[in-house]
Amino acid sequence: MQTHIKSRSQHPLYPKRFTVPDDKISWSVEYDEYTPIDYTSPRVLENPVWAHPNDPSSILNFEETISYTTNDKLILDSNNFPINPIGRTGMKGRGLLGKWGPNFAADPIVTRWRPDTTENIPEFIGIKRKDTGECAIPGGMVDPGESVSQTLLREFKEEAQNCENSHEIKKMINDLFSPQNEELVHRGYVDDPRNTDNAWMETTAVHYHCSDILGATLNIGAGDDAADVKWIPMLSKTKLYASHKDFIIQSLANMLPRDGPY
Ligand code: RP5
Repeated sequence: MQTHIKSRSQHPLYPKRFTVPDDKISWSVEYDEYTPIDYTSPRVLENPVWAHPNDPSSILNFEETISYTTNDKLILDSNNFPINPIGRTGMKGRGLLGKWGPNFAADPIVTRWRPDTTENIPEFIGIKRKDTGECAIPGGMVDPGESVSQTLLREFKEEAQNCENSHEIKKMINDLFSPQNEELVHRGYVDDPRNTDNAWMETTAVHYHCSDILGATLNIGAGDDAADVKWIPMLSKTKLYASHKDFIIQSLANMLPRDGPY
């Protein structure tokens, strides 16, 4: 998986990042001129409930946080700021992210075989993000005290279920999100355009494949956080947010016959 492409790219709401060439991403490569832009959005600095305090040393047991990326505790610099495990991004501070270090999210990948054709066309439910305008999996942040499984279903309902569905369909959705239908696609770093040297996204991406009946009858509707929601062909050239294309390709691999010549 390619990483740190989008983490070094321009986010529409960020000041311009310091340029990090491909061969200077790794912290183990010397880069004496490196002077990343320091940026934390005013909204995060106001200390909303979903954000850490501005001084990471004041966070209780912060050094015990386990990153999915390294499966280990965070590496802190001499000022107690966590260091991005993949490398330089051209920006320090937290940008738009509330947490120092990993910001944990969950991404539900809901797929079907397109129902109105005899061709095998795999599709997934994608939203249009309001911030970058890109298509994305309808994921979101794990709330305090919430399990990842709860986040997966909550985010799917919030972002893609702003519509009418019968009681039977609602039950089928709840059943779809049960543990026996989960296929873990990715647990780790996300190459997200909001990442900085001290704050980054990590996610649990899980694939759920709809039965033919659910895939043909499920209504979808965009919630407040999304500009649009639709079934998107998994093989389309549509650009996807962050690392989401990698997650879709991995999910597609899950849908191929297990005993086929693949
Ligand atoms: C991405 O940001 C994750 O993969 C997830 O889809 C998303 C969570 O952030 P919000 O959509 O809540 O902004 O890195």
